[in-house]
Amino acid sequence: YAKFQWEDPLEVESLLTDEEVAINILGILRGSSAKQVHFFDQIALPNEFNHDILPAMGELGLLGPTIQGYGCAGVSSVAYGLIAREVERHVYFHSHVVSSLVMHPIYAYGTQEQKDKYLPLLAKGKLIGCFGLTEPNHGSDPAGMETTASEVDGGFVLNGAKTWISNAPVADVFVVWARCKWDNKVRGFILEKGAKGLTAPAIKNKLALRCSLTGSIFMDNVQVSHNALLPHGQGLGAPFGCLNNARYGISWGAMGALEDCVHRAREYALERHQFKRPLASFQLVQKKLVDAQTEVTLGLLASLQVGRLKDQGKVAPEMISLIKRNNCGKALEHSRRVLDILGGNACSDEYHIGRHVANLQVVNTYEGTYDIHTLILGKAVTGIQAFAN
Ligand code: TGC
Ligand code: FAD
Repeated sequence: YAKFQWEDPLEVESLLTDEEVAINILGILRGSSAKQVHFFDQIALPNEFNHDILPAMGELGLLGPTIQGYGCAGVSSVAYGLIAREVERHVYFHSHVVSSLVMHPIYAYGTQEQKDKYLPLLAKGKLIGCFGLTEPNHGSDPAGMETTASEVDGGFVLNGAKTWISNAPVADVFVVWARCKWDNKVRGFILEKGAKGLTAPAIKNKLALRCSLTGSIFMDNVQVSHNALLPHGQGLGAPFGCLNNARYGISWGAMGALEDCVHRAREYALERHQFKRPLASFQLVQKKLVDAQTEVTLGLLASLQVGRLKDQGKVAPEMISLIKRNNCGKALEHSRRVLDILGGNACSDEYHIGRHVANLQVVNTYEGTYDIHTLILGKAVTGIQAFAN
């Protein structure tokens, strides 16, 4: 028999290609790079934005990693997933916002001039980007968006508001989605910090994702040139195309966060004694750890399979809904259960699991809530949409 390895029970790592092993993504943040791990751990808690992290990620080639050229790593979707898993073991930081929601639309729907201007600087973390789809009155139903773009002499004028936008208060580049008045279609626009009429105040006192800034975007007659339009994507399929990439990455990231919870809870359970025995010797404690680690390995296998299909051009959006929904839901449920192992120390930020639980509540909500992904899959299974009358 093979020797069972509890950290990787179904040997997910043995399924990685030589290229994925060769670029040693797993080692970038773990083991050999202990200094980097420490850096990420340090910034995981403070309630303010750390401006060093995106440049540090850029230096490691972690931003826009699947993009070919423009200073990006040009690795596979599986490698992107592995990066998301590792980053989010340490800190729930919005590198996927930059990679999937800002760099991807510019790469997929932008002009050559837009790609040359923005991608190299975003890849190095020298520019910060955000993605504005959600509005105060339209979260799960972006089709109802009220933000408009009108054509004027020399360009466009945008009006409207977005809310709960990651990175908005510190963004240099805003990818904003608006309904175009001339044909009623949704299109993306690139706005730059400092544009007249553009403001992005922070949403204060967040209970989760505390090391990233989230804000609103207000557009009051923001005038931009024709160069601001992303010309090669139109209709809601364009922002959803970006969400497919981000949701895929999140499915890996949620598993990374749960893995971290299991490792920390296991260590704690081995060290802490009650009734003259380690907590880890109690059956109920073992069950919590085993249930969580089982979900980690199943979730990683599912994400790996979807990543392989994505790399072969054979992925369906519903597959991504399945892994986003399942991995985020399981990560939230099981991080919450292993948090119990800490007893009163669950309340202390020193032990990190509570931070993951708070973050995973949000992760289960953004990029389409757990229930919205249920309905996407419900429609696929039954052929009947249940979103609206
Ligand atoms: P529906 O009629 O189904 O579709 C409209 C058009 O979009 C196309 N489409 C997709 N295309 C590619 N990939 C997908 N996943 C797609 N889903 C839909 C569809 O084919 C159609 O195209 P066409 O050409 O026929 O017009 O749209 P609907 O209005 O009925 O909406 C369905 C629903 C509810 C599933 C959708 O609205 C939805 O997914 N809602 C969730 C909204 C959401 O995920 N928002 C995320 C905001 S961004 C964010 O949260 C970032 S978090 C940042 C961080 O990580 O920090
Ligand atoms: P609602 O749509 O009001 O939903 C509320 C509840 O009702 C949910 O449980 C939902 O599942 C349920 N519900 C809604 N419709 C139905 C239905 N038809 N059937 C059954 N149940 C339903 N957005 C961006 O565009 N860019 C970002 O960078 C971004 N970052 C975010 C960062 C954070 C920290 C947070 C919290 C959110 C962020 N979001 C971002 C917004 C996020 O995508 C939305 O919060 C999410 O899509 C849900 O929308 P909502 O909050 O308006 O909830």
